[in-house]
Amino acid sequence: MNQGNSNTIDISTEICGIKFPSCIMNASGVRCTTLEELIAIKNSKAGAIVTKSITKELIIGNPEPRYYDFGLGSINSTGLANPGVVKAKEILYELRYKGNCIDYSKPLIVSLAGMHFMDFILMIEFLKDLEVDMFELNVSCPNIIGNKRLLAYDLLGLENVLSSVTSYVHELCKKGFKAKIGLKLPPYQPYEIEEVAKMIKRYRIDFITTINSGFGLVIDKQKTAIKPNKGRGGLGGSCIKPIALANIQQFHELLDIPIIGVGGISTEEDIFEHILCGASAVQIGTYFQRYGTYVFEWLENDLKRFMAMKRYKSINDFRGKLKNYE
Ligand code: RRO
Repeated sequence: MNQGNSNTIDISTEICGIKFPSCIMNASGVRCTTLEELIAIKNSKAGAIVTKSITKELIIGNPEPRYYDFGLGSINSTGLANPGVVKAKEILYELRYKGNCIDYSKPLIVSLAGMHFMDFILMIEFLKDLEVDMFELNVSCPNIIGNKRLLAYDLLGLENVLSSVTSYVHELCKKGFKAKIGLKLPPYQPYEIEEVAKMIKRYRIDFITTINSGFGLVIDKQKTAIKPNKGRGGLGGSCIKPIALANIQQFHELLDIPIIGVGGISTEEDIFEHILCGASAVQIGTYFQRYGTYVFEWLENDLKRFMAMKRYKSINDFRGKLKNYE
């Protein structure tokens, strides 16, 4: 078979009018907290820089070991470890501005985590002069100690966040604020997707990222896999890909906003499947933690070769076209 020429393949994407040089980026969570880690992403082939979720105060996180790779996937209970918004702003300032020269080479997506709508508003207010391209509101961290209900599973709490954050951001936009606002969602059941999609439509949410890790337990008979919460934590990697695809597909049917797909990507075919289901871009977590920033180059080259073979020139040639695919 003629394999086509992968040099002419375009894997760039556009989300909410923002251009991404590649549709492949890191997922919030691993290797994206410190300045060094973020610079490594900036200097890699990743299509964007996504930060670890930031909270109002510093959080040291859960006891180690708190991340474990079991081949079919990973389990973590990091516990939202991050330096807090004040230190995070210093780091992002360093990352964003070199001297007085602004680096626009790839979009910056800042993940924010909170338990209350005011947490999000205070952090956006504090970070608003940084020219962040997108804020990804993480309402789905599975590792909150004390088994509190996640905002994403508490429809009243979620609606409070959506209504207050979007009306606050709407006011900011009148004064020149340009950042887009998205939600990082957990794995849902079909009826929950319908309810959440209806709610999202009522507010000015620009994009969604789905899915965050699922909840699970991994047993290693030789050693402790992860220490917190008796070994229970967030599952990522290949084992959750079918759950991610179902969530992406159903949200794509119900919403007109862009979707960033996450969950179980370690090959070009995984990326292809996420995009077929409707994703406009994809994020890599477990595989990025396993091999570092090389994964963005490997996946880019493999995706381009794959698309050339299938005679696709851009990801829009197959995005959301699962129905037509044989
Ligand atoms: O830090 C974590 O434990 C964590 C977070 Br905030 C998240 O959103 N997803 C996850 O699997 N772990």
